[in-house]
Amino acid sequence: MSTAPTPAKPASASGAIVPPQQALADWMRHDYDELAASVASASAAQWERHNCRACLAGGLSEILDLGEMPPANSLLKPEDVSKPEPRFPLSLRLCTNCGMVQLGHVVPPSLLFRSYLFFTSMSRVMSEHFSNLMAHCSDEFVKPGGLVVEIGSNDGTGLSSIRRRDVRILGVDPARNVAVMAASRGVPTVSEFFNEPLAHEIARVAGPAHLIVACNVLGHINDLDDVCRGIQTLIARDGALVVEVPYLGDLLDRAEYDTIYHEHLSYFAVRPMAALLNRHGLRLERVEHFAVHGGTIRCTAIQGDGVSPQVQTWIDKENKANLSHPSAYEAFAKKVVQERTGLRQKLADYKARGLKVIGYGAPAKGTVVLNYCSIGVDLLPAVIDSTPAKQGWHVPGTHQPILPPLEMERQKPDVLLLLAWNHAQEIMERESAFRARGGKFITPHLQEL
Ligand code: JHZ
Ligand code: ZN
Repeated sequence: MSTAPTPAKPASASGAIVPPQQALADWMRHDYDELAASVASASAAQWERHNCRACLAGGLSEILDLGEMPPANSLLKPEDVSKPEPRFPLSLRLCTNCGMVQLGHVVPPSLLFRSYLFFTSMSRVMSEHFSNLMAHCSDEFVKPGGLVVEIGSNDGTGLSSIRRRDVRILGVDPARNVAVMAASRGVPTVSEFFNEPLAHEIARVAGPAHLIVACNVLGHINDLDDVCRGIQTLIARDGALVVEVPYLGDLLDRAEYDTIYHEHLSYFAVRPMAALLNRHGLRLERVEHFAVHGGTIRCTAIQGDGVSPQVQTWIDKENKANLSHPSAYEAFAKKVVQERTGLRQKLADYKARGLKVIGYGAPAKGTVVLNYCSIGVDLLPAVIDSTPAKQGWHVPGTHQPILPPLEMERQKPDVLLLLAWNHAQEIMERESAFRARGGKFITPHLQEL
């Protein structure tokens, strides 16, 4: 039985567990108003960042410009579809000093992360992935009674999988709606941004952490030094840090431009990750590659300096590919433009042939594809998504209504544009009836599945 410390904040203002859908709706309303008000009073220059968030050097080079985009998860209520929407510049820059690829503009985090529409538990494959991570890493690093802290713990999927083990667990996630869900799964969750002061507070209440897990969250954080100082404050002398991030090499190889959006401020290669951790007294020991989310690296670090020989081979490979030089990104930028032309052409062809195409999945990346390629409701009238909290809302910018999977019957598409291509296997299994009657799946990256 876990004996986790009491979270600093209750799951709701009254301390009661609020039904997730209600909590979500409340927070969405709150955020939209806050977003609209703050954007109205700001200019793009206010969001710009000029130095590298991994090594702090100045002089970043632009490698891709995706134009002005609405925040990818700012779904619209039907009554807001005709109102002006906030848009922010979305351009990718490279630090030639350390090889860190990052966004040039920072949308205020409270506008992006206080209410969150991504739920880890929505995917069986991702739930299994995080349960495996927690099981292996807690076996390797945590003694009975030890503390596991997850930064960006979302709806508690990962931590709840080790809840009955002989370890203490604590989640940290600023999104109130997902913290409520985690609490209802028995995962105590501090609903705040993780930073150095919070790390001191956790260490004071609960003692040092033997395992700190941070999956798909470092890329979301502007002040990485603050977070790393927090990790160094909290981690036990013999503790480990396990970080997962989408891998820059995969982004480039497969032109996964749709994973570029305002929430993702950094696109990590191993070299800048190692350098960042080194500056904070952490030594990267192991890098493993997984296929999830279009290609992910799991980085395991311990207290110390330098990197292990295994990690050095990753860095050597990256140096050979010249990832710190803008020329390494030219082919990628060209491919992105070609994909846009190709996808628009393909959808126009289907339309001309009288075939109906709708989207499948309303992930953040779907907003990027639809907006960057200017795919409106004329080419793609709707998208399907199994997340109840997204259904009934509309895609930002391009305004497709988001419908539940049951609507497949009524929509009768001939082709599904798999916006959530990273869940292809799971979605194709779920929609096997569509395929059996001759339906076709295509991806924004012009694959036919
Ligand atoms: P999915 C997320 O990106 C969010 P997103 C986050 N910012 C991050 O860092 C990256 O991942 C790595 C739906 N779906 O996972 C559910 C179905 O409809 O690609 C989701 O809305 N049917 C933290 O937002 C969407 O697809 C299904 O069977 O791009 C998938 O979103 C399945 C499996 C999913 O996240
Ligand atoms: Zn740098």
